[in-house]
Amino acid sequence: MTAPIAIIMGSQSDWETMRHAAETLAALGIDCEKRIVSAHRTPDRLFAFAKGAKAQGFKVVIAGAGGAAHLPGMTAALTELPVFGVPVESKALSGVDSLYSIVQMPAGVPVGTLAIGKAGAINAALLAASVLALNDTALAARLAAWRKQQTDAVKERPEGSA
Ligand code: RP5
Repeated sequence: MTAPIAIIMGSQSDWETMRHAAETLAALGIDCEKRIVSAHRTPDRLFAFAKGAKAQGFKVVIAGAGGAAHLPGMTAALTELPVFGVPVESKALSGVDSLYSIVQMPAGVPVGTLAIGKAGAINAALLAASVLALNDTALAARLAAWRKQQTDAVKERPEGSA
């Protein structure tokens, strides 16, 4: 059976960021497919993946890329599936280039753009989980438990404040 979520990234170097999305999904018991799909270096692979993603059974695509980050937008142009874009922190411009490349989509082709880096990767996974949870009560319960655990972990007072 096809995993419900595909995590795609422009380069092996993006995995250090995108693994946080995969780990968050795993913590919620959600299977995902991970692939390197570069808008620039492997455009044919991008077209094949994005055009076939829905028929293959994916429900949500998480796309991470850095620099001239065209992967999320091009993917969204080629599929009706929800696409969440994660701007990977780049060396030259700290990911601001990635963010701007992903967030400023023209009206009509949406990409849900997350924060730069690890926080964005984790939140992309949580958003994708929320989408799936709309039609999966067991997952909705796991997601609620995950959030409660997060809330319970926040202390009332900072350690060392006496
Ligand atoms: C983008 O270029 C990738 O998404 C990556 O973030 C960036 C740099 O890629 P590498 O040169 O590290 O392969 O396409």
